[in-house]
Amino acid sequence: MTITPFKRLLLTGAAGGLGKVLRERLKGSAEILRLSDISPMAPTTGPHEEVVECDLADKTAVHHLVEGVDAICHFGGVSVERPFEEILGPNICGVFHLYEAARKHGVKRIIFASSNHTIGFYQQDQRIDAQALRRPDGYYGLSKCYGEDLASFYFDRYGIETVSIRIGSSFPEPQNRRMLSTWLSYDDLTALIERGLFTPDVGHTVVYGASANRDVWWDNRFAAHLGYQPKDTSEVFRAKVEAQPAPAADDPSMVYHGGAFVAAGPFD
Ligand code: NAI
Ligand code: 15L
Repeated sequence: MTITPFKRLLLTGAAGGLGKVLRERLKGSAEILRLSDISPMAPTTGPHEEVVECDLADKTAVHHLVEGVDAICHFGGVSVERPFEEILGPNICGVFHLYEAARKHGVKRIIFASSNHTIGFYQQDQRIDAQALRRPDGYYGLSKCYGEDLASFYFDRYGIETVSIRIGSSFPEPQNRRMLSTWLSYDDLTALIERGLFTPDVGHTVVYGASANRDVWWDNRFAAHLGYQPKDTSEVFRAKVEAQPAPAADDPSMVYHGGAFVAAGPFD
């Protein structure tokens, strides 16, 4: 695949678990990486980086953040299940502010860090593709559904292209039995983001972010044009994970794609 680096690529969520990883790995994708988060980040390491603290819930701040940017990897926001009031500003208003700013500043390509929690209420014996009806497993999953729909609308109305990656579980290693299916290695995540940034004519593409695990629940037939070929597999961690005590067969982590998220809340 031909990679012609962007002039300036914005990464939101740069202080987070994945943001710190991507800060290193996206260097080749842009001449200048603009890193942003509401939390403090490590200072710039040279002229190829810019660091901007910004609350995604602040529309004016997001407008300024996006100025001069060619493409965006949107990884910022609340990343776990929380009460709706905590999700609203960062995830729902935040993604709206980002797309509005992208429209006003002429950004043409966005990678949206969506989540498997858009479809978390499917059961683990069900294999689904990107056209399966969504079954969000909480307010967090609902916010990611909203982000995907916003991406779809901004493509149809304004031609801004997005790849929404329904990330499974992207950590150094799978931490439990469920993650043997949902695990996405950092190398495969990076490859998928690069495919999303540099493949032409993606419109709004929804792709599941999982490595080449033995038992996958997700079928990427509708994202074949991205040419994503995962290289890693959770199999190398199976013995270590299966040495942990097994949860009961009816534990949500053994039943649902979204695992324990399906049982979070209510919060009153
Ligand atoms: P994380 O929680 O470590 O990072 C999220 C970052 O967003 C944090 O640094 C946080 O300070 C920032 N943030 C929160 N509220 C903000 C606000 N109002 N304004 C600006 N920044 C704000 O999460 P992680 O694991 O790095 O995930 C990154 C993205 O990928 C998230 O959007 C998450 O939903 C998504 N994702 C991650 C998965 C994973 O396995 N790591 C799985 C599925 C989705
Ligand atoms: C997510 O969406 C979360 O951001 C991450 O922290 C994990 O919980 C992951 O899903 C998962 O389902 O394992």
